[in-house]
Amino acid sequence: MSRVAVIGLGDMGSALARVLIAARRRPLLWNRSPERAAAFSGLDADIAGSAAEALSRAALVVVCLLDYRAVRAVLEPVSGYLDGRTVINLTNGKPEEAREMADWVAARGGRYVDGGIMAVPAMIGSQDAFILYSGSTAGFDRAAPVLEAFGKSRFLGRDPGLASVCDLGLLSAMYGLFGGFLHGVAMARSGGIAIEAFTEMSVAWLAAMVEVLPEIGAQIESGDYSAQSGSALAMQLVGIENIMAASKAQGIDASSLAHMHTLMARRVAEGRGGEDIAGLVESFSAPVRQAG
Ligand code: FVH
Repeated sequence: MSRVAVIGLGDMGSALARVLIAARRRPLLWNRSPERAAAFSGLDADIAGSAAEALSRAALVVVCLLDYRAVRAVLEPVSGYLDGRTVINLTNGKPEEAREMADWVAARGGRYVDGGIMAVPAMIGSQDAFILYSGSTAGFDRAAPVLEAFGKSRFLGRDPGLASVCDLGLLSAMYGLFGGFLHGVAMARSGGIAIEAFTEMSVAWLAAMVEVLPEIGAQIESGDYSAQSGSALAMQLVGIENIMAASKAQGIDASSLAHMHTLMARRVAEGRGGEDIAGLVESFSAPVRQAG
């Protein structure tokens, strides 16, 4: 009963299973489409014939499926086996889905820990991978020695939705980066600049800008947005308008910047043009929730 099962052997679930095998945990594996599980035959793992078998033979159940619809489709028919189990759900989802799933598992006698994987499959098992967890502290404590094989663990608190909140926030930052880069590549390409050269410059420029994030975070924490960076918002507004106008002239869609531009223009119109860009966070307003 100290066994660990992995339910879901897509790209990520397979990476999780492989590091458990490397860590000599001999995981019990199950996937809806059997051919993905069959790829592990001959390795130091067992293949379960059904989700029910995986749950019935393992105390710790790692779930990594496409979405919560899939999680419910797999777990609901076998809910009778959840009693006494610790479920670590690494499926991407919304905070409310995590909270509902935690209540549902607890009502059936199980411990529920939600997770957000901050890594791509190739990073799993390396020190560059970190995984956010929240939910049952007892469940996390039991699972921690197994979970450390995946990468660095960060337990955020008892509210099962916290890992999802943080995961989705970090993914939002990532999509801002990717979207901005792709827009930049489109501009550079239309201007005849080699993509390789532009990419190299992007890496250097963005790495320098990432260094500024702690200062922005500290300003938000303090609520003091007075200019310290030497890059006042009014100056930046002129810059973003130039990007949008140049994009339009080159036939490039600049709508990904339109929202940012609206927020900057509004802030400048409010007389805050001398502040740093950190103050824009107030325009993405939402009530501040206390971490649990
Ligand atoms: N891969 C990545 O880069 C990211 C990194 C961060 C975390 N994500 C999240 O991890 C979850 C799984 O992602 P994945 O990469 O393994 O996804 P796929 O390779 O597409 O595999 C999907 C698995 O889900 C199974 N599945 C889908 N629908 C159902 C269903 N209705 N019932 C049962 N299983 C289902 C699918 O099974 P099959 O198609 O092989 O039968 C795969 O096992 C995900 O939340 C990412 O956001 C990955």
